[in-house]
Amino acid sequence: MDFEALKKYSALHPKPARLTLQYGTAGFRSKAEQLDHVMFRMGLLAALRSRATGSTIGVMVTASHNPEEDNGVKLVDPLGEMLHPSWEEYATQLANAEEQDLQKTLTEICQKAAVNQQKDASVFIGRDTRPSSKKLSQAVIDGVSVLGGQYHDYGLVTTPQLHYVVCCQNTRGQYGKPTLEGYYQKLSKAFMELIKKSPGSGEGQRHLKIDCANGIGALKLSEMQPYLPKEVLVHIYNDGTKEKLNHLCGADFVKVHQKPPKGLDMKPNERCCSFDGDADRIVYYYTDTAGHFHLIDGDKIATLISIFLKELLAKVGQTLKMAVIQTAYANGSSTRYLEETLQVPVHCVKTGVKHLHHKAQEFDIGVYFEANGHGTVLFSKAAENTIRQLAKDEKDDAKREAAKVLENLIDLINQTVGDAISDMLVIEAILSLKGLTVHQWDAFYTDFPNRLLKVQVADRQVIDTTDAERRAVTPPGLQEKIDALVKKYKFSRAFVRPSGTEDVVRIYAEADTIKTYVNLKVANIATQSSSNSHSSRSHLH
Ligand code: G16
Repeated sequence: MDFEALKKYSALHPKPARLTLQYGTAGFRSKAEQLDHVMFRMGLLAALRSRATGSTIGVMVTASHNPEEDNGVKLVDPLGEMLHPSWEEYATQLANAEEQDLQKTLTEICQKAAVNQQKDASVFIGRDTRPSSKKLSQAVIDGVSVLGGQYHDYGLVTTPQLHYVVCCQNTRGQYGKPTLEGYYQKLSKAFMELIKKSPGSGEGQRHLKIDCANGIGALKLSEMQPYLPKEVLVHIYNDGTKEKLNHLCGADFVKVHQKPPKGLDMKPNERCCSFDGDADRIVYYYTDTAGHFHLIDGDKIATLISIFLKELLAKVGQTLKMAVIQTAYANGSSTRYLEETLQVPVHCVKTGVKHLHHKAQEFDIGVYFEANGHGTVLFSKAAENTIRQLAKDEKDDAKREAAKVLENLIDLINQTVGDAISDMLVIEAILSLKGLTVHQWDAFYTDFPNRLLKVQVADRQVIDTTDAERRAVTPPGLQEKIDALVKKYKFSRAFVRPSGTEDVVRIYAEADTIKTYVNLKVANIATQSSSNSHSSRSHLH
């Protein structure tokens, strides 16, 4: 390590005094002006992680669903997964080390993680469309370079595209070509193969309105359009040319407010969807003829995919072990439907795709979705090999055809992480193959009425949780109060947890009827608190 160069470069990316940041649900997030040193240091860390794993590591500059003024960084591990939790601690140590301790901290990390400093380091870098992202990605480049690492700057990409190219690179092309063109070609080929078999194929165009949250999704979807078949017409709204990123639009806004985004004109029964700021989440929605808004969130997306997979597995005669992974935010109605009607095992884990992804890896087929629309499907290597073999060699025509559909689905799904573009194509293909309208999809089950609220408090870390974040262990007495309220109402559930991406506490409540729900004082307290942050402080402390 060239400590002189390190000192010189680090001085160009100084850490603001007394600033401490935590590695959160998906990396670091903060106001963009506080992040220059974090980016430089994550460049350093990515170079070390690359040496430790002997693989290319990804660094994505984005704050996803957060406001345009924020920024953040997500680190991508060799197979496209989120950074391994054992390194999150190193990331926090490095981000918070005072200038004079930086060298010592780096040396300690190298020792603890047995990093061979003679090895090559390779880092792929991407960024979203925030005004601050270009400069911050330059800070990442400085960090990689000062440790003698090689980098490839992909520039403007969606987060899932960066995950994808990292995986392609480290599997030496087995997963695909590590280029955006490779991504567009692989996905569009699989999509075309799938929809060719749909009953309505050749009978006109499918229209879909997409709110791109004024973010990167609009750019990348436009780039992909020439690769898509002309039967599918995507109409891009909120493309970032007029309005601010994530402002009154995008998947998070639509999910939290349960209303349409600004800037998208909806006609009754038209299928619409929203991406988030870095295009790793998607939710669908429509308004009915009476003008009522219907949200189709991650839970219903997981349900649609699970139904389709189950049918295909039955057709090919395979008993592969399939499960759905959810978080505490999953609507109780979706869990009941999956377990009782579909007979698919459901597992609940902590918020954050890293937790869902990890759990999903335990099954032949793991379908994971957060209610907020972040999710994908994982196929074990063995399951994938079985399916590809059947698609090639199976003598029974019906079984072979079903296996081919599964094979194309595997190629269409971005298995590295939730991907709004890939998920959208998967959903469109399934709806088309099954001949389902958005209304019929929505009617699989009825969501329990629910509200998700954010409350600002003095110190959100006073809340600690257990049982996949469904119960609060601190502050004392809080859980008992929630229990006392919840037990009065049928099918009611409520929990609080500190966000790992914003300086807020999230409060979720649901019950069997709206009447019950409005009586749920947990939600009432939260509603009051959002408009009066002082009262929220006194309540939560
Ligand atoms: C990130 C994570 C998601 C998580 C979301 C909210 O999403 O990747 O898994 O659900 O944050 O997390 P929290 O409730 O802790 O703030 P994104 O789309 O912002 O990267």
